[in-house]
Parts: sequence; structure tokens; C-alpha cells
Amino acid sequence: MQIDIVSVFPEYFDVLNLSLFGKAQSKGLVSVHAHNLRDWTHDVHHSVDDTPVGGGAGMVMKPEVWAECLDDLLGLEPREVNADGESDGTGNAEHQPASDSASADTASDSDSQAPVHNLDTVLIFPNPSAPLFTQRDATELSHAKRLMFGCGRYEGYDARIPEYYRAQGVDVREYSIGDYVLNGGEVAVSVMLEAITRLLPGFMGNPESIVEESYTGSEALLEHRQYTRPAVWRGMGVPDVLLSGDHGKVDRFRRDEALARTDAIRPDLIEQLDCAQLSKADRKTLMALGWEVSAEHPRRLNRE
Ligand code: 6GU
Repeated sequence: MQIDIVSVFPEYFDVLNLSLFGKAQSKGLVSVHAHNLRDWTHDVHHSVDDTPVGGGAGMVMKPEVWAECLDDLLGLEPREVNADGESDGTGNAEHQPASDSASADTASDSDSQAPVHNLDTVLIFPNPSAPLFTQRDATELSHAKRLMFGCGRYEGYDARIPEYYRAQGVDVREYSIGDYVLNGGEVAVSVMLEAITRLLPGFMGNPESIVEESYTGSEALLEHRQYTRPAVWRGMGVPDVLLSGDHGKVDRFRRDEALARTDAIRPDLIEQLDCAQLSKADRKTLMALGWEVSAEHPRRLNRE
């Protein structure tokens, strides 16, 4: 996987030479380049931002500098975009999404109006006002050939930048990593990169540990708690069932704990479960926790 990061603080990404990510680079699993956005400026001050049109506090990153940089990295020619958000003429064709006209009449494709992208290159902008980045996104993006991240600073970047590249046919995504504010996209990019690249085959020492984790697979549940030896530590024991050697009982205990912890901490994740995928034992546990499980998704009953 080829990874390009554009930032005004490219040194921030020196940490990627450490630990598992460093090893993955030496093994040739990933190749990372952090670029300095200021290398694409022409003025003496190397300025990348300007005041917001319409007024307001802070500075906004200028589209011209970003576009020179991204055109270079993506191998695109500058073009005009018309009022419909379409780019005129030919060129920049390599990023045009595959036409799905051939399959437009099949049931599975007809409900999706989104262009079909092939994950050759995905351009990602961290943005606190965008949809949340989830494990599902990490899994999808772990199949990309090339990821390009554009780190905004200050109050953000000119909204036309992602829009322009979408009009060029590029698969452009904007993601937030949570409901809090960071100073810039660098931290968010390192979070997304770690979530994505640890899913690459060969990245992790123990790939099985990925399967059991929270948020993995078709359902997202918080993981059960973990214990190691000693069985009693400072007077605190581990649950007896974990010492029983009965794997069936251990599995059920852990599954029930995952359901109970998710119910207590993230009930929104319970609401997204698919009831048809739940075992009889799962449904029994959820009913005991106050959920109704006969519809498509669990629904919380009034618990007084
Ligand atoms: Cl992606 N960027 C910034 N600046 N702040 C954030 C964020 C991203 N996600 C949550 N907070």
C-alpha cells in the first residue's frame, strides 16, 4: 500500500518509522511519504492560508496551493469545473469511476447512485465536521492500493478542494475521528492510518487477535474484559468460570459480558445489531437486559 500524507508538519509523521508501522515499512507492506504542503507555494512567506470569505475568526487553507500539490501527487491536469460540479472535456480520465451502466438494471446496484470506485487511490481529508470514521471504513480502506491524506490546519480548508477532486473522478472521503476538536488533521490521520494498516495481511504478529476485537465483523460490540494470572491478586479474583476449563461456558460468559457491557456503555451499538444473526442464547441475554428482539434490530423496552 502506498501512502502519501500532505501536511505543514510532515515531521509529525516521523513516528511512523517506529514499532509495528516501522517494521511494516521495512517489510515492504507499506510505503509512506509525508510531504510538506509549503513545498508547493511560490511566495516568499510560503503561505498556505487566508482569511475566511464572509468573515469570522481564524484562517482557511487556500485551494491553489493544495491543488498544485494534489495535482502533482495524483498526476492530474488543472481543469475548470462547471456549475453542475462537472469537469469539462477529457483528461484526468484515469480517476473516473467505473461506469456501472452494464449492471444498472440488477437489483443490487439500482439502489445506489454513488459512483463505483475501485479503491485504486482514495483521497482522505480529516475534518471534525464530517461523518465518523469507523472500523467499517478502516476495513474497506485496508483494501486500497494508494491512500492520500490531506491534513488541514487552522479553521480548516477551502470547501472546494474535496469537491474539485470529486469532480475529477477521484474517490474523496472526509472523516472525523470523534466528537471533540483537535488543532489539525495530523493526529486524526495517524489514528486512521493505524486502524487501516494494522488490518493489512502480515502487519500484525497475531492476526487472530483481530477477529475477536471490539467493532470487528458484521456486528460491533464492546469486547469482554480480559484477565491474566495470578488468579487472585491483592485479594481480587478473576471470574470462576474462566478457570473452569469449560470452553463452551467461557465463550458464553464472554459473549454475555460483551452484550452487557455494550448495553451499559454503548446502547447505540445494540440498536444496530441484526436480530436474525443473533443466537437464541444472545437473544435471551438481550431480553434479560431489557431489549425486545423480534424485529429486524433490537429495541429497548422501557425499563423502570
Ligand atoms: Cl478529523 N480533525 C480535527 N481537526 N479535529 C477533529 C477531527 C479531525 N476529528 C475529531 N476532531
